[in-house]
Amino acid sequence: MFFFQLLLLYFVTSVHSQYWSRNISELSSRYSVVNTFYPFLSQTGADPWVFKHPINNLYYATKSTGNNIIIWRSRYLSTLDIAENKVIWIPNNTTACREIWAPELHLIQKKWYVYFAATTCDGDNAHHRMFVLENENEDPFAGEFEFRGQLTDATNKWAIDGTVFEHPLTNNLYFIWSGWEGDVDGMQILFIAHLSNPYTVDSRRVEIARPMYAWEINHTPYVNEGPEVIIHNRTINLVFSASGSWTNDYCMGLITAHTDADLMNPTSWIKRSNPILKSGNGLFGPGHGSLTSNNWLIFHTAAYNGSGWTRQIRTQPFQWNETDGTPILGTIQNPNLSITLPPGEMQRHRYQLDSPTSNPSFSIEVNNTGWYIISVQVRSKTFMKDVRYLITINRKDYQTIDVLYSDNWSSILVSVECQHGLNTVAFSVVGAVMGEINSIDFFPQI
Ligand SMILES: *[C@@H]1O[C@H](CO)[C@@H](O)[C@H](O)[C@H]1NC(C)=O
Ligand SMILES: *[C@@H]1O[C@H](CO)[C@@H](O)[C@H](O)[C@H]1NC(C)=O
Ligand SMILES: *[C@@H]1O[C@H](CO)[C@@H](O)[C@H](O)[C@H]1NC(C)=O
Ligand SMILES: *[C@@H]1O[C@H](CO)[C@@H](O)[C@H](O)[C@H]1NC(C)=O
Ligand SMILES: *[C@@H]1O[C@H](CO)[C@@H](O)[C@H](O)[C@H]1NC(C)=O
Ligand SMILES: *[C@@H]1O[C@H](CO)[C@@H](O)[C@H](O)[C@H]1NC(C)=O
Ligand SMILES: *[C@@H]1O[C@H](CO)[C@@H](O)[C@H](O)[C@H]1NC(C)=O
Ligand SMILES: *[C@@H]1O[C@H](CO)[C@@H](O)[C@H](O)[C@H]1NC(C)=O
Ligand SMILES: CC(=O)N[C@H]1CO[C@H](CO)[C@@H](O)[C@@H]1O
Repeated sequence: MFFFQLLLLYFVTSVHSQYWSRNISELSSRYSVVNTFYPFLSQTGADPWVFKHPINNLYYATKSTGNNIIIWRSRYLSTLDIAENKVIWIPNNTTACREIWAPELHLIQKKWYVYFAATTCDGDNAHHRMFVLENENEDPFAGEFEFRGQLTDATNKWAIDGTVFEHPLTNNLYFIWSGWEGDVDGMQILFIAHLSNPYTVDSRRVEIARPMYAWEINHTPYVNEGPEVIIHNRTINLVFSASGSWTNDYCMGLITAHTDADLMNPTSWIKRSNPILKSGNGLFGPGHGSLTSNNWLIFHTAAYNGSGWTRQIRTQPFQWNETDGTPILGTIQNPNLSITLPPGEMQRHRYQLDSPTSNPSFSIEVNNTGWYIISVQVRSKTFMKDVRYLITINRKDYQTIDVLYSDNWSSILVSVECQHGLNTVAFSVVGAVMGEINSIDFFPQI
């Protein structure tokens, strides 16, 4: 036993000799109390969906993971990435087998539904169709999600990115998705159909919109996709994404209809001639946005200039135009600047380094032994290479984190247990790819 402890001690000290021999004055212990955060949610994933529960106020979220469906729930939007989560479905049907895309979790008439796209076991994109899961439990983390099968109109054509909404005046349910007119790719059109219940279409499909403006048809195939509905006053807002999702030009557009209009009549839906969110501030290809009832937009961007389908998840607040009931998304926030946290979130202690540092350490005083969250503002310094960091707490190995390459600073949340008194939290690069850290935010995990 003693031998193994010695061996372990030898191993730990040799790994860290580089760090521990450094000038201890680099230990940072100055912090400021802030109520801001860097508006970044996750290093991985795409097609985020976030729903704020109107009664318990928790955020419920999901995103494309590819081969299963996971849901998250969190008291705070900013900490969703390390919140409680659960795999709620693993494919076991040959028609809904692979390439599981853009799941959404909806609460409809007191039951939970997940809508998602999937293709057959051969992985052929042409076989993507929409499917539904149902959970009757009022808590989606309890109970089972049952497979309710495919959701389609009589044409049974290619379909992805389906979303559902209940009309605020008539209580009719509608399904909107991105589909092909025929059986070959070339153009993704937004269609609507009426539902008789959350997993049954009882109308024909009607085209709402197709790519037509220059910013929608600058790459082939032409794309309108990622529809999401948010209703404000008398306006049904259909926020969608256009242009190639694999390009820097991916962006978000808006289509509106009045609540008194016949939603199955295509002329009721008017597309705005300009995008409502596009590349900016060194970030590219914003799309597939989800808008919450407390006015936060959650969306993905390319991880770096030209990264294609390598994407990150971000958030920022939006406003309402009270004259016409449409959302104002503004411009993409500068990723270098922190923004005010959503109301009610924990304030943080921000340890800001004088300049970005490869292997910083922080002396953190806590009054109560317990669990805390560290949000690390970090980046890889080598193009297209990911950097691995080892975190030690009081010289003990704690955890490694992998920071995916991106053009700008990103954030990673780490959950740590700290003791009453001073805690030395040190970050050191593992391997040949260099990274650097600009700041850390520290706050209790509750
Ligand atoms: C430690 O760092 C400080 C500030 O960077 C510097 O002034 C000092 O000379 C360093 N001491 C040693 C022993 O390297
Ligand atoms: C798929 O899995 C669910 C439970 O996750 C089960 O109820 C169902 O019978 C399975 N279906 C098939 C075809 O195996
Ligand atoms: C798989 O899903 C299809 C489409 O909903 C359905 O017709 C079929 O019965 C399902 N197969 C199994 C084994 O559950
Ligand atoms: C629109 O609805 C919001 C609440 O959703 C309300 O505060 C606002 O006064 C309404 N505006 C108009 C012009 O009716
Ligand atoms: C972010 O900061 C970096 C390093 O200071 C700078 O190169 C970059 O231009 C900044 N990005 C934006 C969008 O201001
Ligand atoms: C993005 O990359 C393209 C192609 O490499 C380059 O022409 C362009 O200047 C880059 N844009 C920015 C803002 O760095
Ligand atoms: C709000 O909507 C009105 C009516 O469509 C429009 O004239 C005005 O420019 C909009 N304001 C903003 C800030 O977008
Ligand atoms: C610890 O408690 C003292 C006394 O209440 C307070 O002044 C100090 O800010 C606290 N420190 C931290 C890190 O919260
Ligand atoms: C810190 C950093 O790497 N910033 C980059 C953010 O992205 C823009 C656009 O790609 C780059 O020009 C910056 O250097």
